[in-house]
Amino acid sequence: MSLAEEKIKKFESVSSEQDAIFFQAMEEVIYSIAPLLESCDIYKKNSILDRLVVPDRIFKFKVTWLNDQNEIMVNTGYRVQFNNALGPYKGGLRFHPSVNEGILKFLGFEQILKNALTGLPIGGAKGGSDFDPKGKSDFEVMKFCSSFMTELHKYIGPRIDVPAGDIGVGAREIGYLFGEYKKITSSFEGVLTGKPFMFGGSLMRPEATGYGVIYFTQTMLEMENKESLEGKICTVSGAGNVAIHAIEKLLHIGAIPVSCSDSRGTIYDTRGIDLALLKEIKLEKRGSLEEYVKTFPEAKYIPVNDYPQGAHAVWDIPCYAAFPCATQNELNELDAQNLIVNGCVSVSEGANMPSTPTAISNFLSHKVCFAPAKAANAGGVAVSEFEMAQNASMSHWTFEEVDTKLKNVMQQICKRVALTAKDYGVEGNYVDGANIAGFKKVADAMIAEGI
Ligand code: NDP
Ligand code: 2IT
Repeated sequence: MSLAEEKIKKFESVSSEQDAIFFQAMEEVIYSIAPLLESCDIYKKNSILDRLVVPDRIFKFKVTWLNDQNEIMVNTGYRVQFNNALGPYKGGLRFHPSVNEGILKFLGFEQILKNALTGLPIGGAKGGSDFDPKGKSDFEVMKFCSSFMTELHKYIGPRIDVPAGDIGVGAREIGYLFGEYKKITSSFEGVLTGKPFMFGGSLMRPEATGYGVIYFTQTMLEMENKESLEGKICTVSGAGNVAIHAIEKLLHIGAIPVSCSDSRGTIYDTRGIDLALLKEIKLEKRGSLEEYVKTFPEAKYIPVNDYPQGAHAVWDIPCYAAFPCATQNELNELDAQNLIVNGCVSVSEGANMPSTPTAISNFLSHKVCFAPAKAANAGGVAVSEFEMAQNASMSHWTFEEVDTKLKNVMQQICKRVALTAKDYGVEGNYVDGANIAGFKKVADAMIAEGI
């Protein structure tokens, strides 16, 4: 049995049912780093892998709040502090009914390696709740956030753990969470990132993840001697923070993003997505994409249930480059085959782990340029770290300054990942490159810090 198989068997035996998704993330990393573990005795001697896959601690707590009918509601809150070898715990909060410990462990684990790849001093964490902000009034969201922070504030701090947004958590939620933290502690400090600009948020944090994915892809295509994105048809899934800003940057550079999707359906607009309308529907009204075709009847709306079982409408649209920006495992083997048959050259993950393992194998074996999430979507957390730096020095950087630094970080990550892949004999495999480069950085710090 190889070392990778031995470790996978060991971790599988102690995994719970909820951990299946965490296991998926872990398995990929173990296979990627197996050659490194075999050749570098020091990682084995220090039991780095066994230590890395166990979170430092997990907080799980009850969140009670009053809805608009004055009924008492009960949700569960979590914070998974995974690893702080490189800096304070850092990672988003997700509010979605599907949230459980397994999902947050997967996200926290990915965050360790992602944050390491940025080259910035941040560790890995994730948190959230099974609370569903959809359909709730602003007042209900505020009451939930206040109650959530009543417990969370005990575990976080600007040098301890700095949460941010993720699915279902944007500037509105971060604002309410920050307000409550301040009320409890009387301390105005950079304990959360993704804050509105007026009380310490960084310019460009809302745009950072989506823009970063495009900057990464531009660099990857250049390094792989492929044609650039200008003038090319691109498909994007999702219609939230990451998807909207990926679409925005694609439009800036002259590409043609023809799709977006939400949990109910997909929009296919061959003329290119109308960004102002998309923002109005999803950011201002928090509505459904179905509304898009009321303004543009020539666009196509494909409801989720109208699509043949097993595949997703958005990945059946012919494109040069694809950008999954909604959620985990939203792009499966069938979808990968559809993309490949239709001539797709590049896939970049804006969401966390949107492609299933078999989809990834298909991309790699067909030589599709594939940018894995932990490298491609690191722009969000990178600008979060810039926000921490601005808060610590009581200063504000301009939009242009942040943009230049973001571009630089994304280019550096891309180059480091590509070079690492080459060094380890898997040239062009950005999955292995990202896993090895991220792992090495964290592992070396863990060894230097002792047990
Ligand atoms: P948002 O909540 O802003 O948007 C999520 C979008 O994905 C919504 O359009 C939502 O649809 C759609 N969606 C969610 N679940 C599903 C599903 N099961 N099927 C189809 N569509 C779905 O979240 P973000 O844009 O912030 O996050 C998207 C992804 O990017 C996540 O994987 C997140 O972890 C990752 N990410 C986010 C970062 C950030 O800075 N925000 C940074 C790095 C990664 P609907 O509108 O109907 O709810
Ligand atoms: O997945 C992610 O990188 C995020 N949700 C952003 C984390 C952060 O701390 O900005």
